[in-house]
Amino acid sequence: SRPVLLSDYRAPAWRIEHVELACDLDIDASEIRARLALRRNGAGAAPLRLDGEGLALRSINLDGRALEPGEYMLDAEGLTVPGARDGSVLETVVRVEPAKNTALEGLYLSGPRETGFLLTQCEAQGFRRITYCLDRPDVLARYTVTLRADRARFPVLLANGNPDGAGALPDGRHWARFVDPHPKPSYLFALVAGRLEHIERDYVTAEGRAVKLRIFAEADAIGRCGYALDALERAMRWDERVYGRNYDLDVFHIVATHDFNMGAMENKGLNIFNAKYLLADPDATTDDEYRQIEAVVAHEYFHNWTGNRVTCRDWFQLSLKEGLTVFREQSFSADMGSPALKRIEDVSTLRRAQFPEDAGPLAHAVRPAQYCEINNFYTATVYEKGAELVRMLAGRLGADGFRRGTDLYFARHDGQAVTVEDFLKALGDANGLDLMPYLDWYRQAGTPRVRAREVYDAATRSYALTLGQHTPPTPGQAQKRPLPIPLRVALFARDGRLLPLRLEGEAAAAGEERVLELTAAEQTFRFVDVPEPPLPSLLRGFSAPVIVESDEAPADLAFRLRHESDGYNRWDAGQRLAQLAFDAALRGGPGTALVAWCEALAALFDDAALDAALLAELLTPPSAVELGERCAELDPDAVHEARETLENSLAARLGAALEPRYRALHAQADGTLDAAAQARRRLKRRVLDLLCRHDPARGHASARLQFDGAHGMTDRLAALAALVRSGAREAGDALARYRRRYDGNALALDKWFALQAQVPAATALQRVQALMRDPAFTLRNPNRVYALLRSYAQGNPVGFHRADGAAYFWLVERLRELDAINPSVAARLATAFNGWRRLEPVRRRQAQQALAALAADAPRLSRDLADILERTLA
Ligand code: HT7
Ligand code: ZN
Repeated sequence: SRPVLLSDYRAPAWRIEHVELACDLDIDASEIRARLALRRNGAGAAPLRLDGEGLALRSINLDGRALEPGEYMLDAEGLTVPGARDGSVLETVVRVEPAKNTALEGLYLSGPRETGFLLTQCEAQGFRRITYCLDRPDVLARYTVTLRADRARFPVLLANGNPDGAGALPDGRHWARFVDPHPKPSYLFALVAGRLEHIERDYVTAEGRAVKLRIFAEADAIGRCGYALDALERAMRWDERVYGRNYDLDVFHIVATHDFNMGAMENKGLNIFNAKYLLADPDATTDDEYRQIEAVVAHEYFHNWTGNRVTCRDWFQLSLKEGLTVFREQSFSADMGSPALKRIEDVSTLRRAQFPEDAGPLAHAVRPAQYCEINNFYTATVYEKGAELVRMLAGRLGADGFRRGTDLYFARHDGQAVTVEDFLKALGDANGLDLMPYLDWYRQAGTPRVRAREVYDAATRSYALTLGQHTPPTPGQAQKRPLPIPLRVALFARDGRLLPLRLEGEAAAAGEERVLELTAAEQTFRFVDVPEPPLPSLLRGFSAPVIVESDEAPADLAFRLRHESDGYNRWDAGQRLAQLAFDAALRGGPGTALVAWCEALAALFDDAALDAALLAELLTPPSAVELGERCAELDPDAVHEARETLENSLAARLGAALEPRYRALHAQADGTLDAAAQARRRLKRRVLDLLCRHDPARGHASARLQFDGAHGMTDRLAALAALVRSGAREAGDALARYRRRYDGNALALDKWFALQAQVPAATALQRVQALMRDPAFTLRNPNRVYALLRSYAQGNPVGFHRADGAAYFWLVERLRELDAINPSVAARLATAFNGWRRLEPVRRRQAQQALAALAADAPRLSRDLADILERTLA
């Protein structure tokens, strides 16, 4: 289909001042009455054109008069009403069928017909599946919503804004009205109706507003909402303290559902959450999941200002709200836990998910210039790279300058729909700076490479660091411009001390760490008063989303792995060393780097002062996906074998030290959630994996005992994973027991499916096929599909990339089935083919054939899936 272009953006010809909705809710047929108070926007004469999809129009009135068929035009994408004037009121009545809506956009049913509840998902363009409207983010309207339904079947009725009355109706029906005083775009609309329970808490904002915080969930889940409510309160206080942002309604409602395409949705005053990111209990939730829940609750809450109060002019600006909100969440999570660990986790995610996207056929700018299907742009680039861009800006301005900038952004644009330029301008104006050069970061796709060359001159005691940048071409962008790249650097002396940094021309040294601004294709920075050839520590804290290409020797990397004062860079030095070890193992070459890696880690293993969670990360080599990115022609089996060499060598080197360390950690096991207990569990999981390699008999026995007596899900799942991944005899029995124990617990079963889907074995496809026959599996539930199919296709390179191509053809068939049910889930799953062009020739041919077979059916596929396919094959 024809792409939508950023350059085609035009302000809307019409505005809507007020949307009044009356919804008669029912599972099979809901009736939506909409009353739109219309205004012409500017002097143009364009007829009124409203968006609408899949709606059965029952009646249409303009200014109180029923329209005749010739007075309006209906087509598959909307409704045209030529007679509408400035100040007109248009009333429509449409019918929608929630139970038939398997795409989970618009109004749909979550759960079984008999007991499930109704809810909506409108971002990005779901509101047009509920009623005819101007479904674009730059049309902001005030909403009054009245919900009516059978009281016994739908006792709880919710919509955005403040409650404004409720009451009984004849025939066992009831009503509830909500008024949202804040003008909002249609994508933030939401309603919920069903049998739900809730927990609540009173909250008073820093400005003194009393707010009822409520979380709604089905009866079997309401007992698992307490942790999320605590997290919400922490997020609200943090936003008041750090950004001066207060909440602005009398209620803040959150609803949990198991049927959701994404993680959660920030609808104004009525957030809707995938249960996976809301429900928590000690028996079924891992430490990682507790942290995720806190992060997602905070993310959605933070949207109230970055996204809702100040929203996006158009969908090209998506990262304006998402990148900024991810950055805010990352800062919050860092403050709630360990900043160094959080940085390591976030950079890992970026490298695992965004770097491959930036290097493949689906590469796009953080602010793309065009799209065919906007649902396909909720990507790691828009979210995670977008957050890195905000982080660079925040770093450039410093904490106070960034706060001045965001204060001005909120003050200037409250209630508006704006652009990335508006954001950069506000940050810049508040600080007397021109930040527009950073716009290129938003417009240019691809991950910049930064190359460092160094020359030390003993005679002048000077050290010249020459930095060059280069961004490889990406689809549609052959030429790249140099970007402003802030590189935080330090210089180590050989005794592990940091050297004072003084650049040529400066009067005195300015600290031991500083930011070099690389703005040209190549620049030289000359440090003076450098007493010895230093060891550079570049890109500290991952100060820019780039790849630093360096020829750092294994010994120097090992030195930094042991001595780095920057937690992220210490981890990164270890990852680089592991990469060198991997490269050598892949070529069958000498193991200098491998030995250096193992020796450095063995020394750190005995370092009692080192944080246990950081040690666990240091002991983990890069994932197979990341390592595969290093190969010009990818053979996933060879990558796996080479990575196994790293793992086994490390296990052998740590050898006898593993079991006592495991026992010491296990002896302290408890179910508490404090940071120290979480860190111990994280290290124990890693040590257990290594123990299963070094001494399978003892490792399996320990894992079995841990599984049987686990205090919580973190230990239980870690033990199960160790048994399953190391092929233990006990694995089958443990899996069966887990399956029985958690029968009926959807979130716990998702972990069971995911774990098995990721076992790297030639027989993985048969295993996945068998799991699809499990009675708990269904293609209708996105969480289940992601747990099994995405874990397999994207998290199991050895199992999925079979040389015979069987898994490719199999996945293509599943994509066809899924596309008929839920196009956006099918499209997301299809991105598993992202790296197909870099596969070695045999697999590449198979993948191409499988994709081509699907592409041949493009006219029968959804726009979502066809768009991914077309770009993947281009
Ligand atoms: N802003 C939310 C995006 C979202 C979404 C987008 C497309 C289809 C379904 C969706 N559900 C939620 C999520 C967020 O970033 O907060
Ligand atoms: Zn978001």
